[in-house]
Amino acid sequence: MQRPSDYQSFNQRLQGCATLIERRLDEWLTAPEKGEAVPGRLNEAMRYAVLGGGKRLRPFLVLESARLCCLPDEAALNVGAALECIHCYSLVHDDLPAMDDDDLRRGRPTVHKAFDEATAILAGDALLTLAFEILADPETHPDPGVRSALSLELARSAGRAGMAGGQMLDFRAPGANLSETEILRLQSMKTGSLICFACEAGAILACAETARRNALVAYGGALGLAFQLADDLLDAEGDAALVGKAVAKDHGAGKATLVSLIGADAARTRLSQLEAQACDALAPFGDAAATLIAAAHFVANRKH
Ligand code: GRG
Repeated sequence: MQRPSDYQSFNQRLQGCATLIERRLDEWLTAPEKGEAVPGRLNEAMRYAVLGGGKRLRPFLVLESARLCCLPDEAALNVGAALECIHCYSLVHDDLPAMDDDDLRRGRPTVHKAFDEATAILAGDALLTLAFEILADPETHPDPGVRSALSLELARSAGRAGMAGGQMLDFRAPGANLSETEILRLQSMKTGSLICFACEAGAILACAETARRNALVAYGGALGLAFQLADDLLDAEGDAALVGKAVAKDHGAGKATLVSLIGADAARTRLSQLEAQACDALAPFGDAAATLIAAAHFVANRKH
């Protein structure tokens, strides 16, 4: 197996993972035995939602955490694809008029603009369900106990005490004068939980020892918060053309973010601290963690 240091650059590895994941997603969204009974318009909307760009950061983290636990990419591709289905569903629903009401995502019209609202809701629902179909597939892992553990953790991450719960808190937040602790809790649920699952997934797939799994969870926790903080900074200061979606929305909507609470400069300092915290958590892996360390740097400095 190649070691992270064999890769010429982090970006190449990210791009390589994206290619592998897109191929796998394309298979799941077209395989005749799986797609035969799917209404054409629903399948088209699901493909539009999933296959139209995106960094594929979460699947990348699944593949890299698996690699750190000595598994090849192939062993983690289905889990990465399942997670990306959930991420894409969340974007489709988040863009709906009842939520963020966005017209642009990944530089193109959102799903409800390209199709219609009902189709966007159903495509999101079907992507959420497809994720668990993929995890339950024996090809994802031969051990049903591992498949069950993956399903349990992903359900917890995406559900009422994870992403969906965080989204609920976010909707109740405007004008609520949240404290820093409350903002961090909201963000670690809404955005951090899926990123944390991505980092833990490799350890679950490899049945890694508890200390290694905990180290990846600690890394994922800090990385998830860093990701959201970088997103808040992009919303406050970013370029819509580069970001691929509307910016300056949080302030207009009265949303509670760390940037609005402590200011952009203090938020940037906090972002560096989170990056360092994420990297420190990987100490048990030594040099083998170089790619995940580069990922933390990428997340903290991203421009899109
Ligand atoms: C609808 C249940 C439900 C939840 C939605 C994730 C989310 C909760 C809303 C998305 C709103 C948002 C922009 C959150 C900030 C963090 C985030 C998820 C950004 C988009 O993720 P990227 O940058 O997107 O990884 P790409 O397009 O690269 O996949």
